[in-house]
Parts: sequence; structure tokens; C-alpha cells
Amino acid sequence: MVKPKSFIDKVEIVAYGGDGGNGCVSFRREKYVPRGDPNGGNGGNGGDVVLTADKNLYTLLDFYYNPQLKAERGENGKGKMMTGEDGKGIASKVPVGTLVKDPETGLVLCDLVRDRQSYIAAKGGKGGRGNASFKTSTEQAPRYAVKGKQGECVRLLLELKLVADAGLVGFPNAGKSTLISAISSARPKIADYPFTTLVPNLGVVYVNNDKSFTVADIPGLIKGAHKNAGLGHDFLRHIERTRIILYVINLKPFENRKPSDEYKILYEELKCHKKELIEKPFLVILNKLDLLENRKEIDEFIKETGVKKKSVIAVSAKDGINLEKLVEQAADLIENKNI
Ligand SMILES: Nc1nc2c(ncn2[C@@H]2O[C@H](COP(=O)(O)OP(=O)(O)OP(=O)(O)O)[C@@H](O)[C@H]2O)c(=O)[nH]1
Ligand SMILES: [Mg+2]
Repeated sequence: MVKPKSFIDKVEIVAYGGDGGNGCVSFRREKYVPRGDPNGGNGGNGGDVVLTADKNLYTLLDFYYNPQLKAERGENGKGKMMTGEDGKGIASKVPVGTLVKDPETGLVLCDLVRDRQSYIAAKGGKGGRGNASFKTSTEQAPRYAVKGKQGECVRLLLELKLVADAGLVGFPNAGKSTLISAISSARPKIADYPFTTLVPNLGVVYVNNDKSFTVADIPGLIKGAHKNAGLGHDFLRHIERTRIILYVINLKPFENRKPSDEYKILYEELKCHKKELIEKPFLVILNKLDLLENRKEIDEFIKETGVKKKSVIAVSAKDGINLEKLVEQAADLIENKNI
């Protein structure tokens, strides 16, 4: 499936550090001074290419369109002892959670998980020395200078793994996007058909005046997602770093599925993707409570799945039932209380 070009979470780039400027060969020229001193200046250093994590960015889209990052070369040195100016570096912003990898080996070179954390992707070359710098007591008039060093040229793979406190997982149409819209400022598309959400969304949930947490809504999962069914497992990596998992289960699922079937399938998909996912603290959110006539489905769910009652909360994302309680419970779980 071709991903829409708004959210890009994997991209290969080439970073070019600027070359160093050349050193200069020059001699002082003055009237009545037959052999002036050497005065060739040094070349300027080439600029670096630096990647910096920015918490306000969610996509690597810019790099998809501009995969080549070229820093400026240093200026050549000049006569009269003038050093060339350093080349301008490039400071590119990447979303927090970007892994910088070697595309050949997959080795992680840096994990930019903190806001404003930086990584020098390609170093600029050093400027060459001008002839003035070679003057010694035995060599008064050197006629040589050094060329600037070449800047580094590095191919890198940027891979984004979102950093959020809570990750929402659920079948398509379970109401994940409705929920994230109701509890946070995120406004993903909501519709009564599966696979409405095609890219992950991040939202900030305010618990009270001084407490907040972040939630990631990822596209719906179906059986076989870890083997790429539906929109595939590609998005599962965006919940690998969340502290807790929030399963969103439709109390009135499609077809002949029961809510407990949905949970069991999701659990298996997460386990097959990465075992660590099912070891995280979790809550099960039984959504669409407004459609129930009695609590029978809720009791059945607990019985059939063996999930502890205190880890299950029934809500209506659409009508706003129990959402405050859910937010508080999730915040406690994130803070390690009540596990
Ligand atoms: N009755 C009722 N309908 C709901 C509730 N929550 C969501 N819905 C409806 O369920 C449908 C799917 O909601 P979405 O929020 O788009 O579901 P989703 O889980 O994000 O779906 P995908 O993006 O396809 O994975 C929409 O028509 C919503 O209006 C709820 O609490 N009660
Ligand atoms: Mg959605």
C-alpha cells in the first residue's frame, strides 16, 4: 500500500559536510621592500551538517523531498593574512524519536529521543593552512600552502519511532480517533468505515493544570497485521516506545466477532510484532458504551479474557462517558501507580 505523502517515517538521506577552503600563497608587496614576508591566510573550515530533534515535528517529510543536505565550503584564504570565512553549516530539524542508522548495516548511530538533542551527520573539512603559517626561522619564504580537506559525505537512514506516553491500539472503526479527539487536542479524521486513519496522530492530554501526557493513535490493526495484513505492522513500531498500551475495543464489533475476540487478536498481533509490547502496563478501553443496554458484554469480556477488572474501563468516546476517569487512570498507570 502506498503511504500518503504527509507522514514519512523512513527516509534515506545523504549529508555532505562542506569542503575546507584552501590556504593561500602570498607575499607582502610594498614599495622599496624587495622580498616581503609571506602573508597567505588559512582557508575557512567547511560547514557541518547537524540533525537536531524538535518536539514540534512529527514527520520526516521534508527529507523525502530534499534528501541531500549540503553544507557550504569554507572560503579560500587570502593575502594580507586574511583567513577565509567558515562555510555555513546546515541545521536540520527532525522529530523527537528519530533514529539515525547506517543504511548498509542497520546499526543505530544515534537515537534522538530528547528535544534539542543533536547529531553531527557529516563534518565539514578543515581549512588548509596558508603559507604565512609555515614561516620559520630557517624558512623565511615558504612558497606553498595546503588545500582544504574534503568534507565528509555520509549516507544515512532516518527512521522515526514516535515517542508518546500511551499508544492506542484497536481494530479499524473501534473509535480510537474519536477517543483521541475527545481527550486531546488532536483532530484526526473520524468516519464510519475501517481504515480511516492512515497515519499516526499524536495528541496531548491534560489531566489537570500541571499534569499532561501524550497519546499516539495509530491506524487500525487486523489479524495478520504483523505479517503486513491491512495497513500492516509498519505502524506498530510507533508504539514500541510508549510507556503504556491502551487497547480500544468496540463493544459492538462488526461481523460475528465478540469484544473478547478483538482483544485476543490484538494481543497476539502485538506479541508477534515484539514481545515487549505485551509486557507493558495496559488498560482495556471498552468503547461505545452508549450502544449497550446492559453490562452483560462487559462482564462477559472480563470472564472470557481473564483481564483484571481494574484494568478494564467502559467508555463512550462519542458521548464523553467515563472519559475523565479513563484519563486519570491512564495518567496513574504512566506514573507507575496502581500497576
Ligand atoms: N455509538 C458510538 N459510536 C462511536 C463511538 N466512538 C466512535 N464511534 C463511531 O465509530 C466510527 C469509527 O470511529 P473512528 O474514531 O474513526 O474509529 P477508528 O478506531 O479511529 O477507526 P480507524 O481509523 O479506521 O482505525 C465513527 O462513525 C464514530 O462516530 C462511541 O463511543 N459510540
Ligand atoms: Mg482512526
